[in-house]
Amino acid sequence: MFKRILVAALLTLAGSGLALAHEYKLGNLDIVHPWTRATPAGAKTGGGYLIVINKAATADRLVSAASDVAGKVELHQMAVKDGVMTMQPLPDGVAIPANGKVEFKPGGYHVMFIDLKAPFKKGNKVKVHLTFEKAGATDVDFEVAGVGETAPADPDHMHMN
Ligand SMILES: [Cu+2]
Repeated sequence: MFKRILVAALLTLAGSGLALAHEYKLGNLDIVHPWTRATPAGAKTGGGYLIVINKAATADRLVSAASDVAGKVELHQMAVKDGVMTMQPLPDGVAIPANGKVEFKPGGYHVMFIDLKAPFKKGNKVKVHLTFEKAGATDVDFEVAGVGETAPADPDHMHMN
């Protein structure tokens, strides 16, 4: 009896996790679970994350991102240099290898929202226009996760709230 209830609860959790992993198709690209984090009041910047899977035999490139929610949107890379975390703008964009994928995640590649016009609120969506060199351009919604959340796309990550 108890076991059955537990299984049902786990299935419910797994189901809600899957529902959060939204996905877009653009030509040969899969754009998986774009997300960002709630920002504290007064914060001027925010980072956006997603996974781009390229099913084509030729490489593509995320050239730019744009959004009405920020004065400026850039593509950045976070890297540790001489023991210090630094953030570099990538004016040429990010290459998406043939039959490969690139993960934009905290501590690595990210979409940088600069001069936020309003704070990002958990549960909201941020519309972003992504332009790829070969696949073309599309609008996707970045889901706003809670402040402390790290990777809602991670299937091991259970959403209890
Ligand atoms: Cu940045």
